[in-house]
Amino acid sequence: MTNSAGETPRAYLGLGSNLGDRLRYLRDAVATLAAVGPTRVSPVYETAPVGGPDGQGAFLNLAVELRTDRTARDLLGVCHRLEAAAGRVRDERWGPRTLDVDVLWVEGTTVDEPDLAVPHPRMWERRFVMAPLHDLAPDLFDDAALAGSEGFVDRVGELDTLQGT
Ligand code: GSY
Repeated sequence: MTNSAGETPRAYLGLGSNLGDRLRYLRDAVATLAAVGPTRVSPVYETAPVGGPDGQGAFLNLAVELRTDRTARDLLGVCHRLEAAAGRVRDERWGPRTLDVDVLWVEGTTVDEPDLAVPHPRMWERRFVMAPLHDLAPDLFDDAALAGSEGFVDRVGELDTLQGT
């Protein structure tokens, strides 16, 4: 399958970690995604937690562009497998997590089902999603949308070279 430009469609995933070896969880997930299709990876941002219990640690967040024919639902399965591989335990809603992976946007796709909505309905308000996504895909939304999103984010470096954050 190709898009109107004759290219494999784009999909964007948002990744975050705020428990344990955050960089390792992100690196392992990105390495696994590279086996699904060609990837581009945004810079890493350290971000203030949105929601959840007081006192939980800061997140590291990034976005990944994937060139793939897979459906949004297939990609949701990939996200869940990545989270399971990181030992994620779903015990506290909004609580700290080793790895969270969300399907953000899939070229030519809209889904509105109880367990999956694409584009991700809350991405527009979350700067921890919008900042790395804008780095990879500035054509998806304008600067005003980025400015209108909320939350503290600090670009800390590239996934390949970042140390001990
Ligand atoms: O929705 C993704 C998990 N998550 C995050 C996150 O990845 N980053 C920040 N900064 N806050 C968050 N709250 C939740 S839940």
